[in-house]
Amino acid sequence: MTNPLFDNCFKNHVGKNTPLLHLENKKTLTHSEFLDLAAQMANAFLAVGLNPGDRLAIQIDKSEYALAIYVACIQSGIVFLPLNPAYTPNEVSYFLTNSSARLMVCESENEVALREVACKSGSALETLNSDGTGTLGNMALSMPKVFSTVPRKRGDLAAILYTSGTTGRSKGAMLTQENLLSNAETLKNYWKFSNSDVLLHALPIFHTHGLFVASNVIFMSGGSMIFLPRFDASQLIDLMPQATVLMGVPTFYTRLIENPQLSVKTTKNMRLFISGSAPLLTETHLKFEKITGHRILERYGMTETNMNTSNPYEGERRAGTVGFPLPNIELKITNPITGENLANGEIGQIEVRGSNVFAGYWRMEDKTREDLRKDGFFITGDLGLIDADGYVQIVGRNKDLIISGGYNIYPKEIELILDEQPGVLESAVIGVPNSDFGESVVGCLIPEKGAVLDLDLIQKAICKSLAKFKHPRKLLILKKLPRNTMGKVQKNLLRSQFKEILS
Ligand code: MCA
Ligand code: AMP
Repeated sequence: MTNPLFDNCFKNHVGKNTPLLHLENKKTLTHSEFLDLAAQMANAFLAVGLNPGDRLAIQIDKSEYALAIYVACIQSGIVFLPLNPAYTPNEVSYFLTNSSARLMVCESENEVALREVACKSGSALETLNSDGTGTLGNMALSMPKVFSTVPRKRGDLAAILYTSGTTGRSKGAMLTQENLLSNAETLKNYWKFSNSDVLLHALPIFHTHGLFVASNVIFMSGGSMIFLPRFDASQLIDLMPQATVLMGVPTFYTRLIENPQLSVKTTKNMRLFISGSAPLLTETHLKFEKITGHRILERYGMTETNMNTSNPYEGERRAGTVGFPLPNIELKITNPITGENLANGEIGQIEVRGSNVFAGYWRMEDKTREDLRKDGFFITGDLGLIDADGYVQIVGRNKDLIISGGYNIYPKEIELILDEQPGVLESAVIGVPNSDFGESVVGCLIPEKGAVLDLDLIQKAICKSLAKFKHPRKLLILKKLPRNTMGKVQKNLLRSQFKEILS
């Protein structure tokens, strides 16, 4: 029996003494050293009583140790469940309870705040910090550097990644070994990754983009990553002469083009710039090319599907499009009401099918049935078209979603909190254009008759419950919400009325 994901991404690199991770403190970890660390972590999981199939939730800062936990989970058959460090204990509580995680791993400084949350959901709690200290880190130190890989089938779960939902409840996307492996293989080949690549890795590793897309192609190709804790435009430009590829969200590129150091010369060693997670403005695409001579390659994906489409490596990378369906992935445009296929050029909902598509939402059979058709097509909730040359264009969303700096924010989650505040009759949360983050959150509040709203108090309530990136940049008090004849709030009208409110 084998473990397909581990065997294809890591087994070949056991004992290999070439660099895998270039870290900020000039430290380098070879493939071999990194796999030793992952094996020690996997042995520590055994020591705390975890079994294959158990969920391990982790909410820690980006570090080589956090990445090693991911690989240790793959090797030991434990289901990896990464969480944004920005989430409040209130948010974490939902994820732990919903997933029935056996173990939660957090930073030592958050141990006290999370102890009660973990206890309530029946999860054990261990700590691990960016420098490797903490209860789990210390335990791993004394563990053997070899671990007997746990066999897995292609359909077995490798990870659960939570994505927010239109109802305000997050959904756990179940990703199998096959989902991750097939996409990593496809992307490595499509984007021509080899063991001489050096990826500038400045994305967080709790989402598909930084975790699977960026890391798995490097693991599989045997290349290396300059592994940075966060994005900093100047630092990235300084490092470009030592790197070959950058993967980023559009905010990376809008910030890079504002930096006077970005030039043909500073990007000379780079062979590829990739963008995704949110729409890249044509203006950004063109400006970047003018400054550097490089055409950004835009691709399109989702937590539930990994990557679906990509602009070509060798052909024309067309601004305003997300390219073609990747090999062995089917993409069609359908009528959102009837589900019938639409002809090229017509706008409809984007549906995808292939071994990249997830196994469903964790413990949400109804939602899974709603979005994942019996024939395997997944209804993405994105609206788009296929043009005459076969390029896919995303023209909007059929779901009420805001994407800020590459992070997804579902308005409903914020509206539920706003509606509970004293004096608030109802609310509507919208995304408005923001030159840095693409979109930013604005909350529209309707007071109850005669009520005077205390906006500071309302902001405080939001801060207590929700991660910072979801906080409204502005709260507006309106007399009433525009509604259509069915009584549905017309957010498009609000978006258009307030489109310049943050500029
Ligand atoms: C930080 N803040 C944000 C965001 N990030 N607010 C809204 N939206 C954000 N994305 C907050 C900070 O807490 C801070 O608050 C203030 O806004 C400004 O922080 P700043 O220093 O400017 O931000 P930053 O730390 O430089 O971060 C911006 C960033 C980061 C680099 C764009 O958000 C980022 O790395 N985003 C990538 C997200 C990602 O990986 N998405 C992929 C999802 P204060 O100043 O008050 O403290 S996967 C996906 O979408 C699919 C699968 C796909 O296709 O890839
Ligand atoms: P997530 O739920 O974080 O996986 O985000 C997935 C969503 O991000 C997709 O459904 C799209 O709406 C959006 N997205 C990802 N890549 C792109 C892109 N290149 N252009 C436009 N939207 C994108």
